Amino acid sequence: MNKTASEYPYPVDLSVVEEFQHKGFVVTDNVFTPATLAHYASAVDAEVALRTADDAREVGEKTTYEQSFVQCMRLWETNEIVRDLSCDPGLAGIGAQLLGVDGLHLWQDQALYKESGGRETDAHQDQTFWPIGDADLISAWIPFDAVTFENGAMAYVPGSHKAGGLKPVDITHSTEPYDILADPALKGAAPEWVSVNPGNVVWHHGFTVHQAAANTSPNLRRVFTVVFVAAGSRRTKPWPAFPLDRARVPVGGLIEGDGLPAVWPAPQQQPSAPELIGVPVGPQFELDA
Ligand SMILES: O=C(O)CCC(=O)C(=O)O
Repeated sequence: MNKTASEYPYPVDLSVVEEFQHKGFVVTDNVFTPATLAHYASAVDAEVALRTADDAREVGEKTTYEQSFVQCMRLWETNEIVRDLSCDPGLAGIGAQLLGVDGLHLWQDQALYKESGGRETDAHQDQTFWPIGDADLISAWIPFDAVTFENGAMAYVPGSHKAGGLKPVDITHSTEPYDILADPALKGAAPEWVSVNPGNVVWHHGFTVHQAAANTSPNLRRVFTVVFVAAGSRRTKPWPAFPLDRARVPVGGLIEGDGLPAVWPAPQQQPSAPELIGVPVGPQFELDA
């Protein structure tokens, strides 16, 4: 049953919901106060520093994929302050309102820190990375600093979520990435660049085509993302997907279990971390990678 606006910690105006449903992305303002954001940012900074402590490489020495960002995933599983952020009912409640669904599970969280001199993030859709078909999926992109084109803003192709799943883009560059912006389904629509101030959150649908600019500024671009999937969604394919394989979700099974906690409606208790923790840095596709 849908909640009434007064039950959401952060009620979203109908016009914002409509904009999200029309364009496949939207900004929600003032989701975090400066003090709350600083509290979470220092926890994410500390966790990223811990996980990357042994890596002294300059950005130019890294792989093409690593030059797009330092990627540390599932920080909620190893840091209790980050858990408060990734499982925040205010945030999850916004995701549920935008998608128009009754319940959400946490799919993943991650720090995406684009270093000074870091390259662009290739245009892609998130959802085609995972064997979850057309499950309702939404991503919260949470900058800890002001983000503009110069330091790695995101751009989104308006309405592209309505195209559904297009050919997957190999943003890791282990194969030549598909030029999704030239896909006929997008009819030449241009991506829209979105500058965003800290405290605000940019949301995008799992099928929205998006990219990020290179970081030509002297500073690190610090962003944290949280991805939610609608309750009741199911695995559609057997191919490897770390969170599904860890939770032993079979094809046809519900996306839930260890590491995939229900976060909206707000649970009585904070979800607990899964038993098996993944790799500290980089994407993880396979269980035993
Ligand atoms: O922040 C970036 O550079 C890319 C982010 C992204 O692709 C995402 O959040 O899905």
